[in-house]
Amino acid sequence: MNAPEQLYGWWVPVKASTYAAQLDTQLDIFHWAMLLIFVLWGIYFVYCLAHYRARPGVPAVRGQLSVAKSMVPDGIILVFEMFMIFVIGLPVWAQVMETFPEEKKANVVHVIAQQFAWNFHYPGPDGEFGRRDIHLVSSGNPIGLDDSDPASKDDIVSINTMPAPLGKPTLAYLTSMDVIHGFNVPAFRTKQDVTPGMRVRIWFEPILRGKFEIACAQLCGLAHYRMLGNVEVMTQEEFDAWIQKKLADKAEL
Ligand SMILES: [Cu+2]
Repeated sequence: MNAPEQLYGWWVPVKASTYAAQLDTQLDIFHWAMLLIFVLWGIYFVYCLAHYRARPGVPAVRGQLSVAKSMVPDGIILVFEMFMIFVIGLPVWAQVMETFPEEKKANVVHVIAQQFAWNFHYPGPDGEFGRRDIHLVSSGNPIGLDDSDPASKDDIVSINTMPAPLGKPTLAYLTSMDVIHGFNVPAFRTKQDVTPGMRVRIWFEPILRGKFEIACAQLCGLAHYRMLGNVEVMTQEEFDAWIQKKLADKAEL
């Protein structure tokens, strides 16, 4: 499992999901473009200061550019920004936010956020999520799983640890029990507000094995700082073994 310094070096965190690199590319383009614009404007600014300065016998003059000519840099920036939005940005946005893996081919998890923990509800081998009822919530049953529902018999609840198989998409449905939280996995470039009363769907496909931090990205109360979890990316075999172990633990209770 990776240490924090391997995830966060001097640059952005390691790219641990399929779409991380595409999202980073946009940031890279923007930052290099901003640097270029900064340098070009700087040079032009110094040129104008020198060229139009007041000299003995010569008053300082204003540039005599026509409005049309002075709009050229703005025009170029506008075209560049339109290109970034429509050619580079929208296709990635559509892929990350609008195109979801099929449930049958994904690891489906219900994520239930609360002050101050992440609860993960897995359907178990039957692939069916058991019923949850807010009235059944207790310290021993943080998500209010209804044991009388046959579908909940093989369900698994994990707190602050979210195992996910490598090379397979994880489809997560996010809900909150109290206030707005933010499901943020920096290494995956996955970030989504978790809003009470809403059920929001997200997905990611890990490409690296290891432990990746989930940090709540919305200031959600006094202990917000310790609302930390981990996505533990493991092979499918390890994931299946984890499920079996949790089921065995459950049977012992
Ligand atoms: Cu939170």
